[in-house]
Amino acid sequence: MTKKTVFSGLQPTGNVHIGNYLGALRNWVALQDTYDCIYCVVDLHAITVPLDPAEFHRDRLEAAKVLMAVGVDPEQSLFYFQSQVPQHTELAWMLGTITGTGQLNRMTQWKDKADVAGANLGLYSYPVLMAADILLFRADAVPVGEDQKQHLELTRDLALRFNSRFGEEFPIPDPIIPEHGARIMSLQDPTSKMSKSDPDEGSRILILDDPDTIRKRLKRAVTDSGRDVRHDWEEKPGVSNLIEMMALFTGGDIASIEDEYGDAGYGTFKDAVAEAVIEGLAPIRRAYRDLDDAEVARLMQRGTLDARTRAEGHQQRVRELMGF
Ligand code: AQP
Repeated sequence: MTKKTVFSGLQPTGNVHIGNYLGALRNWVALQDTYDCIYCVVDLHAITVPLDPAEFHRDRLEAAKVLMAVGVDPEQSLFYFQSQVPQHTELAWMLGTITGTGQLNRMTQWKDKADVAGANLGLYSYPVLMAADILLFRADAVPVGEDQKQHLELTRDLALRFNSRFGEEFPIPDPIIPEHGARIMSLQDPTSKMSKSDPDEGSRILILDDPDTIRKRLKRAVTDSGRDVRHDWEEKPGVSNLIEMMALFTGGDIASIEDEYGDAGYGTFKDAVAEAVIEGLAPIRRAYRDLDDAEVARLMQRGTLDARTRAEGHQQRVRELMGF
């Protein structure tokens, strides 16, 4: 039986945080044994907000390195930079012609980010490029955090629309969203998600943060009124966020964490969460230290060549179906 195809991407905007890891990247790694996985540093998405070219250049390689440290294995998965495979943008243009502007206007990420970063066409059409990323490789499934659910819906709509207008070509991809960890919240405002672009560094823990920084960030994490450590998103979003983090990093379950720390007080609990996060991230920090920049760049170049060949085969069928 042929393996199902999985596709996902990470933007190289620096600051890869534990929300990215727990919501998506952990799944990327786990899926490699079972699926035909295609993972991509989606650098074209990253230029939809203002950038410094030198910094961007560094962040691209850095993102590839972090992903390899997390466990994306270029021997097992197809792994490359989106911008190096021009079929992504060609398909995005084609899909753009069957995308209604009404649907793009309703994208919550567009509505949120257009205010902060200044509106531009790239930011507006970003979900179409994302749909093209996924459909280009005929992905069956896409591991993502919850914030990407709406974009996945658009991808599915576009696949259906294309298939009905031009002929059955695209599988309808399913999101793979974890039950816990799909929406890790900001440490400073547990009602909004942890985010790379939050100007407050104290709001997130980065995958490569050193132990002291992690302890400091968690000590200052906003908790809720009362003192009991209880999982309740309505009444205790701050504590619930920390409980989920601990459960995911230790592999423990939420009820036993509540049993163990219920009466321990927030201070003691936060210290324990910090140690769990530090321990969970330690292998990634070690793997990162052992990676060599030149070798990472070489592996990405090799991935690019394979990705281009594979993408071209698929894209030629789309051109023919559309009458080119
Ligand atoms: N807080 C989060 N909890 C769980 N999953 C998350 N993801 C992002 N934030 C959380 C998931 O991480 C994957 C890669 O994200 P991305 O590089 O595409 O960036 P993003 O979704 O725009 O979110 P970021 O990283 O926080 O950046 P900004 O600041 O731009 O919003 C995706 O699968 C995403 O769902």
